[in-house]
Amino acid sequence: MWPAGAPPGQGESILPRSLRDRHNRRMVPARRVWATAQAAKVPADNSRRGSLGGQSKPCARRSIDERHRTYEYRKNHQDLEPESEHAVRNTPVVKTAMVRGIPATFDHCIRYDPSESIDVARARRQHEKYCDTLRGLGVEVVEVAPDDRYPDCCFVEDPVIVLDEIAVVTGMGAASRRGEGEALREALRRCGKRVVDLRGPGTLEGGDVVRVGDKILVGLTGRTNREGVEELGAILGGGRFEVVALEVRDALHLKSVCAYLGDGHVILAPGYFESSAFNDCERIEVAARETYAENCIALNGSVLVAEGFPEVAAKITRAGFETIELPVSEFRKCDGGLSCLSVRF
Ligand code: CIR
Repeated sequence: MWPAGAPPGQGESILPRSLRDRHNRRMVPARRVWATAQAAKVPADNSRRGSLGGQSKPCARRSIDERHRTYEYRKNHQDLEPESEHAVRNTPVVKTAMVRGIPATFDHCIRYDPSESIDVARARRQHEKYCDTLRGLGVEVVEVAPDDRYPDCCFVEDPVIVLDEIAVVTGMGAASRRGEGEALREALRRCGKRVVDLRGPGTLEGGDVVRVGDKILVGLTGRTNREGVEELGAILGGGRFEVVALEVRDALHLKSVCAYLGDGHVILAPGYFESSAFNDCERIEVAARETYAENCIALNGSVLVAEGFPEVAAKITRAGFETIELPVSEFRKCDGGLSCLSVRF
């Protein structure tokens, strides 16, 4: 579904008004933060700051415990906004992440380049670390048991999309993955979500869905087609969400080449889609050799980034976000990234 006759990104702001207004709002003087921090017995030192201040403690070196305390602090002080580019930026608040374990058949998953063998035991260790990191950031991790019939079932982001109280079970473009949504449907119901199905004939995978406020950008890829986007638009129609289709070239999913971090910041690999779609955002562009690491997740005050891509991590840190690097070698071998491993709400 295209917005009012215009292709995405042309002449229209993709940031919702609330976010634009927040961007334009005058910053609260920094001393208010430090005074409030002292009153709350949180050290008014650089531990709330990003690494841009020169004096500050580098964000990337802070322990998860320390970050969790910062998250708890922020949750209790929602009135505080980032005051300058030195302040830690706002990222989406996530309470729950649904994940699915690694099946014994994981090494039979779909992959573009089958040359490197997949180490299932290592994938399990990496997955555990991923879940522990989410817990350390204050997230409740809901684990759904793996199903050996579906080698790709740990990539839960694709068969379901959660938009606030609604969960949409998608019509998977990959035939071998159809059916993965069933176990997730029940788990989402238990989490209190209203579950709706995309009935087809269109296809749509959650890896193609990037949310920016109430705007839902959906990549048109080999997995997601225009009919799928129209069906999603019809399900969400009349509500507050606006669904916008975006042509994606040469990438598995839209999220393989862009991620929204929060605070009006997007990280993207140029050349895969019409990036004027993000004209109103501050853009962090990654070099072609680090495209994989663009698939990161911003939540609860931190950005999770794939280990081994120092330029991407440094760019995110310079933009005022804290980063946590995680090993994901086994998921990369089958074209999966950090975001694919959970559904967050
Ligand atoms: C697949 O090809 O479906 C899986 N091997 C990888 C899925 C990655 N998912 C994602 O990027 N959202």
